[in-house]
Amino acid sequence: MRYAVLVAGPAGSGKSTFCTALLTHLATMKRTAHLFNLDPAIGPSEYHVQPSIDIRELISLEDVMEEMELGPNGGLVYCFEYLLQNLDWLDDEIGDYDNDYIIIDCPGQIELYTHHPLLPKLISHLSIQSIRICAVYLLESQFMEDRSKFFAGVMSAMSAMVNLEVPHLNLISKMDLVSKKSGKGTGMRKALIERYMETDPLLLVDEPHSRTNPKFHALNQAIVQLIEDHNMVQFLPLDVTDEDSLQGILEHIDYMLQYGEDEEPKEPNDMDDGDFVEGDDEVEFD
Ligand SMILES: Nc1nc2c(ncn2[C@@H]2O[C@H](COP(=O)(O)OP(=O)(O)OP(=O)(O)O)[C@@H](O)[C@H]2O)c(=O)[nH]1
Ligand SMILES: [Mg+2]
Repeated sequence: MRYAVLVAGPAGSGKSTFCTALLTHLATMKRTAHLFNLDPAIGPSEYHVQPSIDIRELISLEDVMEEMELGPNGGLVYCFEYLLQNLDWLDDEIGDYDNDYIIIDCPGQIELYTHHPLLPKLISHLSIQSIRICAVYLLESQFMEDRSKFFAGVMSAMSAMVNLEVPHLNLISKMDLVSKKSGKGTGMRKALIERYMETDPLLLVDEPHSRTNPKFHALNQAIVQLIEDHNMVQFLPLDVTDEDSLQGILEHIDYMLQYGEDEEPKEPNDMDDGDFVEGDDEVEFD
């Protein structure tokens, strides 16, 4: 059995950094994993590790933009369509790894996750090749600075979950940037962080409600209702500098993929989001 982790999320959310960190973490545990770069726009020196499979060897965004006279987004769609027409290339590249993880680093264009059929097509092809696949969706911790922005991110995560139709894990990345300093008025209260991790819809009613035009209150309320009704968006905190954080996330991924099918299904350990101090209800970043 082969396993694939599709790492998705908006531009700059830390996907490539997480892929590299997870790869290094798996290596320290003596587990084999391979990086699959699915971003045709990434610069050659953006990874510390060499990808085992690289879409740029099939097609590069730079060439497409030049030859087809397309912009970056049209060019990206062209690259994905080209990949889908050349799945033999992908099958050859994937080879016959066994019991290995393939970590797929995706581009940051959000439309790929929310409505294009390109990734679902790729996913169904990988499934036919008996690759068990799950998605990890990253939002960065800065989104917690602004509740409206955070809920826009929550909606994008939900939309990706529905569009991709594979087991799905949401992460808040760059948790090292959330201030852990103690003292009056600083630090984000642990309880408040937990409300974000649990996507407490009431976060949206109190504060953004008071800032938005009353015309939009019914819309805010409808969004709250939607999130409450589905009750499926939760986040785990990701701090790439913390081995325990990576290990906790890996346990969730292993569980979602039922890694090691002959073994008993494992329950992931309860995750703790670190030692955030009690303080005011303010989000503060270093
Ligand atoms: N402090 C901190 N910075 C991070 C972390 N992860 C990523 N960054 C920084 O955030 C920026 C974007 O990180 P990337 O890993 O390239 O993000 P990405 O999602 O792959 O970006 P695109 O592929 O362009 O969509 C870089 O400057 C990283 O150094 C993190 O955990 N903590
Ligand atoms: Mg990237």
